Amino acid sequence: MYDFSSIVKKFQIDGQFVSCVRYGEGHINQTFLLTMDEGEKRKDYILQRINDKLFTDVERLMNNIKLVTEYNRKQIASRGGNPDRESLSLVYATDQKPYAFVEGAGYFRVYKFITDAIAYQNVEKPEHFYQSAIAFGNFASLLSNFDASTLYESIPDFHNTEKRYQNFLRAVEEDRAGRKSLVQKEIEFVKARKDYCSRIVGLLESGNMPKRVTHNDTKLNNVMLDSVTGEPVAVIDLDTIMEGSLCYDFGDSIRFGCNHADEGEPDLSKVNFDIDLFRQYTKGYLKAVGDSITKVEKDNLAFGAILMTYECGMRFLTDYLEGDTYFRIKHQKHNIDRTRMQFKLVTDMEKVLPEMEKIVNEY
Ligand code: ADP
Ligand code: GN1
Ligand code: MG
Repeated sequence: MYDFSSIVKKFQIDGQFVSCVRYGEGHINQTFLLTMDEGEKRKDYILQRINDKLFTDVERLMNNIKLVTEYNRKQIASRGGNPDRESLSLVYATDQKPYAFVEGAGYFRVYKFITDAIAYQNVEKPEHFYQSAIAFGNFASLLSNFDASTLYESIPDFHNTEKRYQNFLRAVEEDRAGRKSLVQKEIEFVKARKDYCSRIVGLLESGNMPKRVTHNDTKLNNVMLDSVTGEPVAVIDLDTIMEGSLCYDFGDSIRFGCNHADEGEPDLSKVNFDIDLFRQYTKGYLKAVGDSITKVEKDNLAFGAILMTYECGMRFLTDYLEGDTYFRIKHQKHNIDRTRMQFKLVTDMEKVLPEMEKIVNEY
């Protein structure tokens, strides 16, 4: 696939190359587990080929990650923590850059491997979901004084649902993959909820909701939990750190974690919104963000969960209509299965929105 032993030589990594194999379930980058032999012991790293079709300015993307990880490492150290374990840590290239370009292969970066920790693909125990909420909540408060204006917008309008809606309409219009007739029901589902698109964007633009440094991709598998205690270790996958709303981060976690099915589960009878898990997450997140959350954010958390699920479904549907050019797929129907699964969750949440809001107010 790639000449890994020569890629590794571009980084400040000791030892002899042993192996490099595909790793994890991310949809965007290509992730590998790299193992080196250091004589007395073996050492693991995470090597990633950066998706430069999507991240067109790798230099600035990696500068974001450098700024945020260095900031977090300092904060963690000053609190007596272990930065190598509690933060994503870059291994620099031999030219001191936080990435390396390899002719004919692309852009690569290396992270220290976070040991004895797991990134869960599904909520196996409610406690894990609660702990992931603590992790993302702590992450938000760790960055609450970080100057957002120093960050580059790595994917412009990432959670701008109005723009996402326009892109969706264009994809329907163009019908590049000739699939439009197969998904009329889903297209109508999106159109019927057009009003959702302007709510949070409007609050942010009018200055009525604070803009914060947010992670923007707060899936359960973007947090590492201790493999023994289940306690939070580190938040990972920092490609989309940008200015955003707390409601996006909260909402995306709920979207992914508050059910017991895989993201592309085709059997919708297995896809059900679990309000008990919603309670767990809400409890953990509000505890971790503490007093820093404002009333307008709190009032919109539950809606944010519906919005992020709707947005993600709309993005999967757009990708299906465009011929699967964005998200990595495992089979031809993967994006439409993912779409239907998101829309089932939206429908479930719409039915219990008042109950969700009540839970938010309890904590
Ligand atoms: P993507 O952007 O494609 O989602 P991620 O950065 O989330 O890629 O990485 C994919 C998976 O690799 C994660 O879900 C996790 O299992 C694993 N992973 C990533 N970084 C580390 C790390 N520093 N230590 C251990 N595992 C990691
Ligand atoms: C992608 O990179 P990954 O797999 O953590 C996507 C998210 C989606 C998610 C859906 C940069 O996340 O926005 O919510 O898939 N990331 C990007 O699973 O587009
Ligand atoms: Mg990821």
